[in-house]
Amino acid sequence: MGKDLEKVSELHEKMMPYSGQKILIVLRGAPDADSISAALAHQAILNSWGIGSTILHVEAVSHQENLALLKLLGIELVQYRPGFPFGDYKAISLVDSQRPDIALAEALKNMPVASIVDHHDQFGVLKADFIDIRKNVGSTATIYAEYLQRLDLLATLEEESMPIATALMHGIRVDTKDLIVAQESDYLAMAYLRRYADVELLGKISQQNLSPTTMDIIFQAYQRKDIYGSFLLAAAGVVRREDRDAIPQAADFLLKRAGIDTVMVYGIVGEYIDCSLRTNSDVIQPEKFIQDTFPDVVMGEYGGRFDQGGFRLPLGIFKALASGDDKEALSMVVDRYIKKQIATKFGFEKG
Ligand SMILES: [Mn+2]
Repeated sequence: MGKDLEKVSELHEKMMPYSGQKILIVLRGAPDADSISAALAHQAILNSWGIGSTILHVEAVSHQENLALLKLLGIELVQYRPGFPFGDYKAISLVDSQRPDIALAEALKNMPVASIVDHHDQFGVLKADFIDIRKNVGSTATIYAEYLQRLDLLATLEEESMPIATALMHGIRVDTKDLIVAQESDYLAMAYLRRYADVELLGKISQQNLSPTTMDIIFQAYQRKDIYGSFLLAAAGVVRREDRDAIPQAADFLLKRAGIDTVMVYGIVGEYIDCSLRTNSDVIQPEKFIQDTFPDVVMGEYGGRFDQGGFRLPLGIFKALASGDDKEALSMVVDRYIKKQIATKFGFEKG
């Protein structure tokens, strides 16, 4: 506990120079429950110290639970569009990641990093005024719940505390697989947040129906599956950006099939092949599996999120092979490549 108190004092000390200024809180990838809730907590903490902020993301919010989280709790995020006024901000803060999206790399390259708070493995050398990367927590929301508790901030925020506490509980729940893989720190955070949260709303957020499109994508993936022993590979086809969260949901669903311990679902989303890997296997280590099977993956850029089993392959090289932008042709080239890599990996390659 002593160390955590030090951490929040250090955060205060390092943020004070930004007092009266604005910080841009940057989310990476499609905003998820953990990153959204951590950003919200970070914003409230900054606000209490007289620092303004905006929460910015690039990818669309897509998962029905996250859409409900924003709507039911009245959370405002800003999606990046060209012309965004980066000049209004003194620095950036990163929550639940250690680097911003590539799409923002150029715009942010001279912007100081005020803080990085994350629970993934540290990736390379990081430069920031404040860094708190922990492995003994199940989510970034857990770390922020601790900060809030040390600062006793929720008690002073009145009605503003409900959305923050509810969102953080949701973030912890999602990142710890409904607390199954939660650690002591996560339970302690939940216990603290419970006092301020609206569990009826929390229930609503986590019981969202699947959109028809998401259900169609899951169905399509199921129809286009190949089974290699206990490994199931499924193609979701071309998926719109706003539907991309159907890919991990298809993977979660297909993993329920008896006799299957590992699932990979992939789909073409914009300029990438988005892949989700889910495993209950004792022997498959997702990160190593991905490295071995797809040695061409840009490990550095997408290396940070393997605990969630998501990774991306750049589509560029396949476009050349498919000679153009014809989606059907592109889809076929991608299918052939992925099937070949997987078959080779499992020794099913027919020569
Ligand atoms: Mn997380």
